[in-house]
Amino acid sequence: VPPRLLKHSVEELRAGILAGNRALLARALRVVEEFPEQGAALSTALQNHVGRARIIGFTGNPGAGKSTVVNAYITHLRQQGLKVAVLAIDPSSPFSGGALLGDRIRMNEHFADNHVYIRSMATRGQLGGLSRATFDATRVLDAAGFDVVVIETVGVGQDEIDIAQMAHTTVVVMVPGLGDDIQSIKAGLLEIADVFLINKSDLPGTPQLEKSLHTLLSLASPAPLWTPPIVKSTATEHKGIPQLHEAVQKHRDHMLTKEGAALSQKRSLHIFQQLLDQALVSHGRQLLHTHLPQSLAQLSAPNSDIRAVLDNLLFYLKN
Ligand SMILES: Nc1nc2c(ncn2[C@@H]2O[C@H](COP(=O)(O)OP(=O)(O)OP(=O)(O)O)[C@@H](O)[C@H]2O)c(=O)[nH]1
Ligand SMILES: [Mg+2]
Repeated sequence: VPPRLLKHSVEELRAGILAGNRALLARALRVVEEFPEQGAALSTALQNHVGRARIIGFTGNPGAGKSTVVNAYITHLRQQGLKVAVLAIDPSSPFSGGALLGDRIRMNEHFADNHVYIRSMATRGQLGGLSRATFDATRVLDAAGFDVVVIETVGVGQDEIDIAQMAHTTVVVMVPGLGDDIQSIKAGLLEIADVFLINKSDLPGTPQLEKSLHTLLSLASPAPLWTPPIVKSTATEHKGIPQLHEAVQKHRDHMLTKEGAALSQKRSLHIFQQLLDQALVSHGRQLLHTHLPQSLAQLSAPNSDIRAVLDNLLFYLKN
């Protein structure tokens, strides 16, 4: 049965996205999420219409206030007339769509705004699927004319790090009071942060956390090409958001320099490798698909040699 979602051709979706048709945009994003091949084809078909949007990642621990920050940031960007799309990445849930967009996302005040588009994103848990889907979804939103695409991810798992690399600028959201000494700051965060945001700076521990971050950054060796600024916010009161915006702009300016170009090249390579991994997995699965029943039969024999069964199957990849 051809899924209902696929009733629109890639060309129809493309035309709809470019014409600003919201219903087709939503449909396109679901296609991207659920059907990797069609999603990739759409992404390719949009090539001449991407590259305008600024992509900004927000990552940090659950409950750090990422969505509250993003909500306040949207308000700030809207005041400058910019159109904003948000992808809230949900690695834990196999389903997406409107239902998840309850208070978890905390951007309700923008739902009626035509120039704001908010969506949560998930995939059916294939390896690398989430970063592939995020990459293509970002391109769809870029082509749809949004000036800024925000990607919100939780935590610092490999998926999140991969996704953070897709952003032009990644903001790591931290909070005071969870142990503000140097040891408690995860090393992985330093690697992906272009800007540090200490949110909930109304809570105790803020000066200590700020000091620890400064110390950590000054210890980096060799001296990095870019030292992430540290900004403080109280997102619930929309405080610190203009300063956050300024830091993001400063990073953008830096990326336009020669050193920045080297950083972007590294990022492109990283994304390329992720997409390659994902393509190899799905291609390999497809190639082996018809031979799987045979392997399963071999496995069900008593004392089956799992490695030998695997070798038998992989034989078909090499031929
Ligand atoms: N005191 C204080 N609370 C805040 C601030 N910003 C957010 N919060 C609260 O922190 C809680 C979590 O906020 P969210 O924006 O949902 O955090 P999140 O990081 O998006 O959470 P997940 O998406 O579930 O990981 C909410 O109760 C917010 O009201 C702040 O600046 N100060
Ligand atoms: Mg959130």
